[in-house]
Amino acid sequence: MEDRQRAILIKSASLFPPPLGVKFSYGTAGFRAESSILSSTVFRSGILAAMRSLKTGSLIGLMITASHNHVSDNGVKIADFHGGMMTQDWEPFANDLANASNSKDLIELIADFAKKENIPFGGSQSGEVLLGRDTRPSGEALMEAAKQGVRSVIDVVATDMGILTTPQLHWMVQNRNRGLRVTEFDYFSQISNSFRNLMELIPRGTSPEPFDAKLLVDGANGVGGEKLEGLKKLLKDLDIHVRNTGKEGEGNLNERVGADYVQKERVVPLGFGPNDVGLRCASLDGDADRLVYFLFPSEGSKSIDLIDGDKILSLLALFINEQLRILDNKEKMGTSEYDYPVKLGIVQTAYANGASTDYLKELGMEVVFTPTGVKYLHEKAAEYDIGIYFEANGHGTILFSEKFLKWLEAKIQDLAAGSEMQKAAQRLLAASNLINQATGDSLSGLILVEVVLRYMGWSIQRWKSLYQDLPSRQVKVKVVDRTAVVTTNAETSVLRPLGLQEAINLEVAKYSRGRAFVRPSGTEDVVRVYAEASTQQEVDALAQTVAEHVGRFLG
Ligand code: 16G
Ligand code: MG
Repeated sequence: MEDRQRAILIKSASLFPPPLGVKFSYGTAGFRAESSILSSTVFRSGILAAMRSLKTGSLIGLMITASHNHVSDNGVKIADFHGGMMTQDWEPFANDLANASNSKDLIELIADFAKKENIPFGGSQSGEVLLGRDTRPSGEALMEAAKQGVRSVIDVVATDMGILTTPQLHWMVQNRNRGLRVTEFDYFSQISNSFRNLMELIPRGTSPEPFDAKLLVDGANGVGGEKLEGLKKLLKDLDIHVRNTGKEGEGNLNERVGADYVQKERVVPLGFGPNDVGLRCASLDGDADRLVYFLFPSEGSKSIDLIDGDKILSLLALFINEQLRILDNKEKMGTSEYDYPVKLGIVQTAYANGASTDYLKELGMEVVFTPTGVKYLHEKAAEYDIGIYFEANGHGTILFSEKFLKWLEAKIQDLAAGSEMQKAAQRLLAASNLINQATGDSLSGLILVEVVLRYMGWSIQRWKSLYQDLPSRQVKVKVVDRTAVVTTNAETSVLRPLGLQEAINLEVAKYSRGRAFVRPSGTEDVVRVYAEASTQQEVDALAQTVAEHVGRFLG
């Protein structure tokens, strides 16, 4: 590293001293902490993003958000050149950077890593980092810290995109690196144009009942509601009413609102009431990368009927499968040239309700499991021609491979104009343009769900009855050291502490359709317990005893 670069880094790093005695970890979704202690970490993440840009010769993204967490928290994560999560190979370096206790150690770390990775500091290569933040008040100052980090690397520019949803930033990085225009208007236009294409491809007169266009959306008082207000102006045919938009007097970010609250607590979010009984409702999280639907079943009821990520996954899988079935009609095709063995894969985590997995498998779909966290599911889904992934908590999308999309475009040209097969191919292409290809996105996911419900002619009640969820329960156990729990097989069994898995097995065996697993959280200092059984009473008891075992083994 040349002297000029070293001097700039030393000077700027001295403005962002790290807090004493705090250990940061680039967890499931980047660094997260109370916002007042984050400026050094965000500054250093700016340096990291700039280095990644020099290394890859591409645009890199940096997002400042703490998603569904409390408004006083914040966080930072990096979007890699492809628009997905930062390569896991760089996570140890991210941790070292965040935890370097003084500027001198920091500079040495940077110099060593740059040498090892051949990062051309001050060379001919230039770089760029695209930055976004959610609506948290602390975001503004942290954005400045991030920009200073980026700019302290010579020849790397920082482009501030202002307030964005996390998926918008990922989308922008992906598409800019493909040479496309990526303003917010481009993002909205892509969604609304493909929405219109899909609407035009809905067969007329097939729906058994008139479709209720009204949709109520809980924006978690975060960035998603505000963006949806903008997007909906371009979407005729949908009657979207956004609540909890975060405007003055509407309430606080994520406080008794939002997808995480609705999915975990199964109660009506603030802003919804008896007048909404029977209506189709959806909920986004604080940075708009999670989506769940819900239904307020009756006036007296406190709880809601939840339509979680598993059911969104099932609906989308049915739709995709149906288009593939139409396309795969060999008799009509009359030629083997079209027999492209499309590989459709469904990716879930251990949190997927067992009833959803059974349902998808009964339809003949290939279902695979990964550990919790978008980065794992996304990577797995990308192995298929069409990979559909969703976590029960509402993170997910559908990925279409380049190869499959090329094939699809060629088929659309070849197939008879207006034929059913051509329409099926066009629907798949439009769906690939609609739903975010960089990461799970509640806004594009919501619009796709809406159009698929219309295609099916389904009410939310019909959708809900696709299968009956098994009763489940989640509890968390506070422990001294969550890393003492080591799991395997996509988090379904515990390797360490020794004996804990055997204890869980004995409990599970007492119940019909019993299932339970424990895993260390990637975002909080807790061990999480998940259980399923055939009745709520049984599952509550199962979750409770498993939690007690965790406490005993880790106590
Ligand atoms: C983060 C992850 C999410 C995961 C959750 C688990 C992303 C974008 N988000 O929100 O995928 O389900 O963490 O949290 O990756 P936990 O480890 O605390 O249970
Ligand atoms: Mg989120």
